[in-house]
Amino acid sequence: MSLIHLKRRQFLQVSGLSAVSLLLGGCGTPAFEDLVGQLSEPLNRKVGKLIFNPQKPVPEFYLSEIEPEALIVNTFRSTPIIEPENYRLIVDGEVNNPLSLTLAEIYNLPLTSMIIRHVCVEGWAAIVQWGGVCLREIIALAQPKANVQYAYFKSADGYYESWDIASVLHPQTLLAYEKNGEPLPIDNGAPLRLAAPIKLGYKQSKWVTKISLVSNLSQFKGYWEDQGYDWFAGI
Ligand SMILES: Nc1nc2c(c(=O)[nH]1)N[C@H]1C(S)=C(S)[C@@H](COP(=O)(O)O)O[C@H]1N2
Ligand SMILES: [Mo]
Repeated sequence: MSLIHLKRRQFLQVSGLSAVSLLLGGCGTPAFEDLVGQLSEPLNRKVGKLIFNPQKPVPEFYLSEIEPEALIVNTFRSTPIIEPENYRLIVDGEVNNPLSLTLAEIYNLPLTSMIIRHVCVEGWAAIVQWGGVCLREIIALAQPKANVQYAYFKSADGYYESWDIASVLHPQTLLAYEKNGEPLPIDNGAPLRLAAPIKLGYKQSKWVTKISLVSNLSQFKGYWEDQGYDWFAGI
């Protein structure tokens, strides 16, 4: 876990402040800026002079550094069958505007691409280019209530994960539908998977079907976490 994550988490714990209000920079669509403007004003005033570091982007790699063969398919059960035309991404929980998005609607949002290292705890890593929509774009559309602290991700294969909201809203956390410039292969999580340079591989759910925004975690935190793996799993 990097120092900056630790500091941010401690800060959020002490201040009790919703991280939604603290995120600046990156993925700056009008929808997102409106949302942050709405939520942040009273809260930011409350923090007064406390200086908060906006989430810094993780340095990326060059196209020439992509390792096309290095990403090992790592699936705990089997690859689920998802009909693209029937697929919906549900965003619910403590939000003002629950969403049920088709793939066409998601592909209409701005496409962001990044070249990052995927790190699996089983001892391998791969430099991969991911293309997709910034998760914060979608979260902004759902208009989370100010006390939201976590997101649950449900996958079509029964996998589940939960993330802290600061990591969810990190500018390099994507819902990816492209890998190395091609449509995302089904084994890698099509139609939509998480991809972010700030979390270990097992946090990066494939075949995401539902995102629930909540203020508290339940006893179930994640498929591997519930078997003893670290929950934050930052890198
Ligand atoms: N739905 C789902 N997501 C998942 C997994 C899984 O089994 N099911 N495995 C995780 C693990 S441990 C890793 S390392 C990465 C692997 O991604 P890849 O199969 O695209 O290489 O997916 C993660 N996301
Ligand atoms: Mo992994």
